[in-house]
Amino acid sequence: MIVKHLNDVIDSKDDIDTKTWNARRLLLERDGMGFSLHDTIIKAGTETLIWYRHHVEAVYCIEGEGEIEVIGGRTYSIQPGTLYALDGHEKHLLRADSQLRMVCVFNPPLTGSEVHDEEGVYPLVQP
Ligand code: 9YT
Repeated sequence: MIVKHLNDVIDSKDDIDTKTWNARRLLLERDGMGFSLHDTIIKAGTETLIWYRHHVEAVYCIEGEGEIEVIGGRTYSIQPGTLYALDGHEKHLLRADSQLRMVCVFNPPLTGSEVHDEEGVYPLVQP
């Protein structure tokens, strides 16, 4: 059984801070669950291009306001209680009007080191 607190992850190597987001990665590939689970902050006033070509991701907003624009598709507003699931590897722009706090689940699980490349893609890291 695995028991952790967010405080165990903050400022550890599993706390990944970028210009537009800060992912606190609570469960990763090495935890053997078959998915990874992150408590992620999207910084206020930012826009991030994201394209999970190799992963599916579910995102559940628990704080803040923003929107997701699917490239070539619709724009959806995000507020606490909004869930979006990228089951079609949709390329998208994520915008935070205020700071967003999101619970993110990835399959396959992230290994921990991934950050987006210039196309918004995370590499598929083989364990
Ligand atoms: C919502 C989203 O995809 N944000 C980017 C960071 C990612 N969720 C992560 O690595 O935790």
